[in-house]
Amino acid sequence: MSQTATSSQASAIEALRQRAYKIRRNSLRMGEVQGQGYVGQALGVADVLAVSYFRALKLDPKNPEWEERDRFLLSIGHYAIALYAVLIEAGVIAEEEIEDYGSDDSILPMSGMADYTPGMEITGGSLGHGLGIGVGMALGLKRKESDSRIFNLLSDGELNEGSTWEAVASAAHWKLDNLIALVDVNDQQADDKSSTVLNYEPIADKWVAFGWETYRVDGNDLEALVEAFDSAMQSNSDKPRVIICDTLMGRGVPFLETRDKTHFIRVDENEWSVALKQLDEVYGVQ
Ligand SMILES: Cc1ncc(C[n+]2csc(CCOP(=O)(O)OP(=O)(O)O)c2C)c(N)n1
Ligand SMILES: [Mg+2]
Repeated sequence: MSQTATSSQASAIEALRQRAYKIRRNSLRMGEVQGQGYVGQALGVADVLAVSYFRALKLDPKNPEWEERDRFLLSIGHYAIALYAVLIEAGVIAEEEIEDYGSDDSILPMSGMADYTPGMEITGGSLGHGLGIGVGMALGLKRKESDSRIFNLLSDGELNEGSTWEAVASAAHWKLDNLIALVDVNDQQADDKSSTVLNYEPIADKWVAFGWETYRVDGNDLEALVEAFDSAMQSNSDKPRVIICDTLMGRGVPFLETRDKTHFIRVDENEWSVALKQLDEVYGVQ
């Protein structure tokens, strides 16, 4: 790589790092409003969302229903904070909405619902359905000869759902090269570590066997994510693509990274400001 290419890559990564910081910050602010929430997931998946929204997706923030947009489907409705945080950073949702997060009449309900929130493509609280919806949408777009893509963010807990694997099989059957699945592997679900509840390894081999073009990366490493997203999007293969992202719950806030139970976070009132301060320190913000 030439020196100019290397330095433009470095500035692209730095810009994504700043986006990820803001996504994490928005998430913590929503947690603070309600005093609780699925904040660990949002902190963990922030880098994946930064690369998705600020490198990969085709969207018009002022017109979230633009027909030619790429569709980002959140099957995990409980990750709503994470998606709101990136939609705010992308300018689809106004930042002031944070103050009303989770209250009656807010456009930001605690679980993601398509009817309430601009940019929320599906209602995804019932786990295991996002990828199936994605298959239908990707097939529909192909039949309309659209070049838009479908991204579906799913969780490792959703790998326990039979319906996910039906969707995995049908996407390969229909050669849905316009479908990109992103699996957030944080090794956590409601009751315990995902690997303890129902072992899912070797994950990558399973997607390969089902006929998917498969990538597995450290989902908190922006450079690795950019490389995987770029390859998945530039590939000429007729297969659907999956990027399996190993992430750390609570990433960016040291006292949350080391907590035992992170599926649903409650902290003492004064600890939200500690969390924001720790995040600022990690990012070198004064
Ligand atoms: C079909 C279905 N079964 C169970 C639930 C209850 N539930 C909500 S979140 C969750 C954990 C799912 O795993 P994962 O998304 O990996 O959890 P996280 O990483 O957020 O801790 C469960 C079982 C649900 N929403 N839908
Ligand atoms: Mg999980």
